[in-house]
Amino acid sequence: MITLYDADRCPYCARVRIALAEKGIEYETVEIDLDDRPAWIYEKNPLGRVPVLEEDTFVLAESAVIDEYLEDRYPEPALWPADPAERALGRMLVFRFDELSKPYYAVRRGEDDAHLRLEGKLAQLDALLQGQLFLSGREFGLADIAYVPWILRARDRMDVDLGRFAALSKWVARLEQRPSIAAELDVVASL
Ligand SMILES: N[C@@H](CCC(=O)N[C@@H](CS)C(=O)NCC(=O)O)C(=O)O
Repeated sequence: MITLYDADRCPYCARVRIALAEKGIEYETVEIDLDDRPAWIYEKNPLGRVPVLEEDTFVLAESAVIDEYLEDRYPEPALWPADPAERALGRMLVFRFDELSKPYYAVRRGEDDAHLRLEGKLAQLDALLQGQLFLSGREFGLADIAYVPWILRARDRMDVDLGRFAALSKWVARLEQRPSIAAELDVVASL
């Protein structure tokens, strides 16, 4: 059995929730209060952060690594495209995720010019999506899953207007059709 040490408000946890849902994997959730974390979470992850995934005696932290593990361990349905170049470009986006998270958290902290920096990154994603349906090319997958939790929270919790980014908005609408993302929208609405 898989256990996910989880927090509703955490977009990194959302990456794992979405991948588990896409693969139809059953799991149980242990909700961690991020404002009052139990001491034992440090035994699962020395950094004390969620998500942490536990499968029998195997314990793993880091959302991007957990999603890669799920992809290797439960290959169907695949969440990386078949084409090696598309996979590599998708992985590069995940590797460079800080380019979105840094301005996103700067907006959350109320830093000057952070909105401009976030909108600059959204414009880059928009430009990429003008030429392809998904972040890793022709197929939905782990690159989309890596980014969409922040895009939903920016739109629904931080009043970031995605309307200026037509291709990005269409990508969000496309993703929202998927039950895994619709479930995450419910989580975001409940925060
Ligand atoms: N690089 C980690 C980041 C996880 C992370 O920052 N989680 C936050 C919640 S969204 C957390 O646990 N924060 C508590 C802390 O940093 O002490 C991942 O991708 O899983």
